[in-house]
Amino acid sequence: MAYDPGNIFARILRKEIPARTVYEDDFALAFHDIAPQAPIHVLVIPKGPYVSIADFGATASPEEITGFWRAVSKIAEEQGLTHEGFRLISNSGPNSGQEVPHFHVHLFGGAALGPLLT
Ligand code: IU
Repeated sequence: MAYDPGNIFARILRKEIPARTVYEDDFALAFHDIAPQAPIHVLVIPKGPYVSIADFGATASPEEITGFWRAVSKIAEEQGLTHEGFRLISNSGPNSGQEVPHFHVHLFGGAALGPLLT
């Protein structure tokens, strides 16, 4: 699937649309989800144009991949979640229900989360 530069997260990256940003560095931007499904629900996205984790893992540079996942860990720490625990989910492709075609990781925390959906 070709990357669509008009997708909503690309527009947030370009600051065309506001977001409640919690973290930004050279590799990642993180902001509160507009429809939170946990007390803390943050979306972490890479700065580069990747459709999904499948695309990111296969085509991003080692520097981008390392930078992105280091940012995820840092954000979890900054949100106070490292000790009590948290959950990461990334939908990829049609069967997952992925809505926005820019790779994103959902970071959930702030409460006991219950079992994963199947
Ligand atoms: P999904 O994994 O692609 O289904 O997740 C998309 C998420 O993006 C979903 O949780 C939405 O609530 C969220 N979101 C957002 O935070 N801001 C937006 O403008 C839009 C969706 I559109």
